[in-house]
Amino acid sequence: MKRKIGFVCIGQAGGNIGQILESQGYNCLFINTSREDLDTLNTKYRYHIEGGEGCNHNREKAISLIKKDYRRVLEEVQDKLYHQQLIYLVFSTGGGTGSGFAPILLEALSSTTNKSYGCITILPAFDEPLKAHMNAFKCYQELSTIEKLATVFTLDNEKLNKFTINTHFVSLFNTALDITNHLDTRGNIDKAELWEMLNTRGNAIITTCNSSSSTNLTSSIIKSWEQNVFADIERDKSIVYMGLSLTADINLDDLKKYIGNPLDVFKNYNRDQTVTILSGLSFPKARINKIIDTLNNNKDTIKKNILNSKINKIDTSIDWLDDIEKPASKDTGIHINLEEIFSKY
Ligand SMILES: Nc1nc2c(ncn2[C@@H]2O[C@H](COP(=O)(O)OP(=O)(O)OP(=O)(O)O)[C@@H](O)[C@H]2O)c(=O)[nH]1
Ligand SMILES: [Mg+2]
Repeated sequence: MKRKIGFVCIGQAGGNIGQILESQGYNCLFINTSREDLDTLNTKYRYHIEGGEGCNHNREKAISLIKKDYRRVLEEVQDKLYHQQLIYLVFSTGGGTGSGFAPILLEALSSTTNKSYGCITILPAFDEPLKAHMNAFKCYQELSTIEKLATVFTLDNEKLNKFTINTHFVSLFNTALDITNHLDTRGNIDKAELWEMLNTRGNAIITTCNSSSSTNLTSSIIKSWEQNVFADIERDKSIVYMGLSLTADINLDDLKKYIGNPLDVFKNYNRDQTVTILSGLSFPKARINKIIDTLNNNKDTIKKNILNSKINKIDTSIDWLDDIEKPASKDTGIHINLEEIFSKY
């Protein structure tokens, strides 16, 4: 399974998560507009966008660069991730490069090849600058309109330190891929079922928890759905698949009461820890609404600051100074014939 999944890691956050993924044996291609950022990575496949010098959190700059170099980027993805069938784009929504590139590339890749493309994306913490929120809103809105899309894992920097989130996520992803290896006469999850869960459009989360008794395990699972590194799940009870690898039996009805009634449930048993995969969830609207609230609450500041950078000028004047300078700077209207003056001498 590991060899069927590849990653296109874009921008700094994508690069940081990608480095961990590559160290765990996944095939990764790293893309950035900043050569300096790419040079800090000790990784196998790197591509520097032509003409790129970093995008300083400017999505528009990133979009105009990818529009010029997209053919080479698509070729790189085809070439370096040739053997992978499911490809995740890894990037933050709050910066310029990853946030600007990812929706365009996802749409271009998914409409020109017959592979599946999903994403691992990051939302900014509440205390990050307004620009990060502006980028995140635009990026996530674009992502959510792409029709041909596999799972979207939405990490939330509000939850934990960003580097802790990176390692947690990679560990959870490994755990999810390992789910098919727990064989038990009471039930198995096969590779096709796991593949289906990862290929389903919509938001997805992976969680783990531990508890030996079944009542406690049911509430531990619900707690793991509430407290994790992902954006809070949308509480509209829409869900396509629920994957459960259990250390004890649980009350499925209680889980359904909380999460909704999935189209299908894949279940097996596991001696180490309980693992859950929820896929085909709605995009995290309530969390995105918090970004929208931040932007609305700062509407005047954002408008003022953006306008200020365009029409910034000192427009006060000192009347008396203007008056003194007037005759010197303006045509006096007196036209003396200099030739006449000189001819006298
Ligand atoms: N979870 C996590 N978030 C990160 C990491 N690095 C940066 N971020 C977040 O990503 C956003 C900034 O995006 P970057 O990935 O640095 O931007 P970029 O894609 O390189 O784009 P530019 O540098 O603007 O061209 C902010 O919200 C950061 O908090 C990381 O390693 N992990
Ligand atoms: Mg960067």
